[in-house]
Amino acid sequence: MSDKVMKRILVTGATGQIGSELTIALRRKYGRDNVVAVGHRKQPSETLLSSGPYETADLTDKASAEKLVKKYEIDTIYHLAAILSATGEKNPQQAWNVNMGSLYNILEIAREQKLARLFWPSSIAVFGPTTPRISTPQETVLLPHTMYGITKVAGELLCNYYFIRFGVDVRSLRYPGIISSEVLPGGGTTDYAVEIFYEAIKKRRYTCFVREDTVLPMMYMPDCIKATIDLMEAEPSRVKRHDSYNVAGMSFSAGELVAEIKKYVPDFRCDYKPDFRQAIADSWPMSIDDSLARKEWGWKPDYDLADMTRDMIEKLSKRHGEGKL
Ligand code: AKB
Repeated sequence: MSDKVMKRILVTGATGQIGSELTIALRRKYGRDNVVAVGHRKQPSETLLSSGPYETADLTDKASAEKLVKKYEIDTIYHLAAILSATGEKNPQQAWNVNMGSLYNILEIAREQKLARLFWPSSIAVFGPTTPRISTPQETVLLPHTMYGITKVAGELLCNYYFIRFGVDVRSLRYPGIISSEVLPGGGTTDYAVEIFYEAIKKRRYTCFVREDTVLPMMYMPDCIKATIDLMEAEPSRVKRHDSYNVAGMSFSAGELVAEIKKYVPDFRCDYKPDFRQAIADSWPMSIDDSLARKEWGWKPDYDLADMTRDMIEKLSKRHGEGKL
């Protein structure tokens, strides 16, 4: 499969936080008509609709995904559609069915249609409370306590199996929390690190659902897009893992994020009211060792906490601010 090139791309979960920006980045790179966005229930943005083809499909139904792959002569899929950690804990049965059902269907389509390449995101949620939490290694204990994390561990194993057994060139990253300014995330444990910016700009107040001292690994969207596309474009000889790669951007506590935002919004006030998501956050790593991704295919993030905060405040205050910042 390594001699194939990526020309016609399908992005599932295209209305989501990552999908909406990744689709636009791929359209800029490969041409608007070569990147098909697929959503399900959520309304697509005007930008997504006007910048290239858009379709809706329920990916737990293999036939509807297959129809799109044939209609657009797809050779590459970025399969981002999933239920995240917090929503997954409210309905674990649905999280299993959607996350595993859709991944299995997409892997089967990749095998049958001999697709050139497939991207599927894993997550820091593969780790659990017995995993070392500081500089979490690539190879370590994978015993998550969330259904979302369980679908990510099972998904990594399934991806690796399809590579070994059927030669499907599937590639994956263990995304940390992703911070972005275009589309809000939905249903994740790391969502506070995005919501806080919107509330700081609009209301100068935020009630954070994790404790002030909660430290999690995060990444700014431009780095997330760079990591994803770089991995997918890397020469096959440089991609030795087909389960998933650790990748890191930055790590900070909720309190450190508040202090950074206050440099731009001095009257911003954050209160802390931890809910059920605190236990999920406490079971995840605080920082990630991504040295393998750096060594094998040249991963290196561009943004730290200060750069990311400056950029987020600038973008959001243009859109939502009162011109005071
Ligand atoms: C979540 O919080 O569920 C996601 C993730 C870290 O995978 N953002």
